[in-house]
Amino acid sequence: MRRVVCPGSFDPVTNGHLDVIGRMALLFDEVVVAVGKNAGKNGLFGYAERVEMLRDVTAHLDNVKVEVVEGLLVDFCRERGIRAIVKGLRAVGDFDYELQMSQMNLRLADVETLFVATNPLYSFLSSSLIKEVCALGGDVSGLVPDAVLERLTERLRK
Ligand code: COD
Repeated sequence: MRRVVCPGSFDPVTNGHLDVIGRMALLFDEVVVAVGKNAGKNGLFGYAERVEMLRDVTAHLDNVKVEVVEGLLVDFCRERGIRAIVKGLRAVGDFDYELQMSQMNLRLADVETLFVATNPLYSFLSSSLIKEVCALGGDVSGLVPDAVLERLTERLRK
C-alpha cells in the first residue's frame, strides 16, 4: 500500500492545503494528514480543533486520515512504516526552508520528501495571512472551507 504523510500546522486548514491533500488522495492509497505540534508557534486554534476541522473538510475523501504529530515527523513516519512526505510549494520563499527540512529528514531517516506545486488559484494563501485579513474584517470566503470560515469569524471578531 502506497502511503504518504502531508504535514503542517494547519492553523487553520486553507483551501490551498485542501487542494494538495485532495490531489495526493488521487495518487496514493492513503494520505495521513499530520498536524505538527510546534513549540515555537502560538496557535489560534488548539490541536484538537485543527484535527476536528481537518476531519470535517476531508470527510469526503475515504483514503485520508488525520493525526497529531508529537516529536519528530520522521519518527511518526517510521512508526507507521511510511516512506514519503509531501509538501506544497507556493513560491521560491517556501523552497529554502522546505529543502532544508527535507534534507534533514533524509539524514535522520530514510524518508523522502516530494514537492508539489501549489494550485495557482491558491498560491498566495497562508494560514497566517488568512487570520490577519479575517481579523481586520476582510472577506476570506472561498479561500478556506465554509466550516473553517465560520469558526474563524467567531474566534477573531468576538
Ligand atoms: N498551496 C500549497 N501548499 C501550501 C499552501 C498553499 N496555499 N499553504 C501552505 N502550503 C504547504 C506549505 O508549504 C507546507 O508544505 C504545508 O502546506 C503546511 O503548511 P503550514 O503553514 O500549515 O505548516 P508549517 O509549514 O508550519 O508546518 C511545519 C511542520 C509541522 C511540517 C514542521 O514544523 C514539522 O515537520 N514539525 C514536526 C517536528 C519535526 O520533525 N521537526 C524537524 C523538521 S526537519
